[in-house]
Amino acid sequence: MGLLGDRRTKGPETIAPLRPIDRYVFDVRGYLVFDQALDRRTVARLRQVIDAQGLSPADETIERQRFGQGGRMFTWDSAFADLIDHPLALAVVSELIGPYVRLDHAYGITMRPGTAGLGLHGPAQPFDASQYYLHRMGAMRSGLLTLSWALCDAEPGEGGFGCIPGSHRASQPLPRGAESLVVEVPQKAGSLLVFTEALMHCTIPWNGAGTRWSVLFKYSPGSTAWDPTPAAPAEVVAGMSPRQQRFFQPPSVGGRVPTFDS
Ligand SMILES: O=C(O)CCC(=O)C(=O)O
Repeated sequence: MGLLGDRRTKGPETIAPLRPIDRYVFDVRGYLVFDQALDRRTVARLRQVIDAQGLSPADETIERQRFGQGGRMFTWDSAFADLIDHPLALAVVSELIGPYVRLDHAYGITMRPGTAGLGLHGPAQPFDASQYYLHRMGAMRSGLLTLSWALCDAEPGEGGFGCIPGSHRASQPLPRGAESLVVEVPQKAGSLLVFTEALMHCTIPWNGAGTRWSVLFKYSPGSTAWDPTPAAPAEVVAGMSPRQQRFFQPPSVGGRVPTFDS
């Protein structure tokens, strides 16, 4: 069986369910990695397009470890917008967020060897109405949900994404010393890491041989916004496919066009 369940994607509007093992892993850990979600050609194309932008080299600061914010990434090449409604992304967000989904914001991460990133962070306590994880009546529901596409290998010991597995279900505040519970999550180029922002997570200092490259798409329920600005300006969204455009509706409950047809 492939990355998706038995009912494989037949056309653009058919959304395959996640496999039971993926549901279980996400429910107990709060994150999930799909290997080989992108083929080598797609990874190479995305990397080439990023290289062609002549970005300032990454340094110690978070500002210089981020790129493509505010929808800029989507102006570079349609390959970035194609990640928004990649079949695996559709399967993940429909299952973990529900029928109404927005793309809240998107950006890339680049890190030079030897640099550190964000410390341990997660939802505001005791309850964060935009970053939460609930399991009700057999359905998993996440607030802000990150899909992080790796465009380089992050081998064990090289750093990158780290988290406290299962912390999305914690009912106690984060205690001092919890850093010792962080585990590194290695990722091969082309893999997709999915995590709920209710999970305590961080960037472990980057010790890879080369520069780190990932692109992160943060989705939220249709009713909420985490970022105060749209994920991309209207003129950029206008150039996308009708299905991609549905992810850019402003936050609301009433008056939404359903994100998915099926
Ligand atoms: O380094 C990572 O993959 C995690 C990044 C992160 O937590 C963030 O950008 O909010």
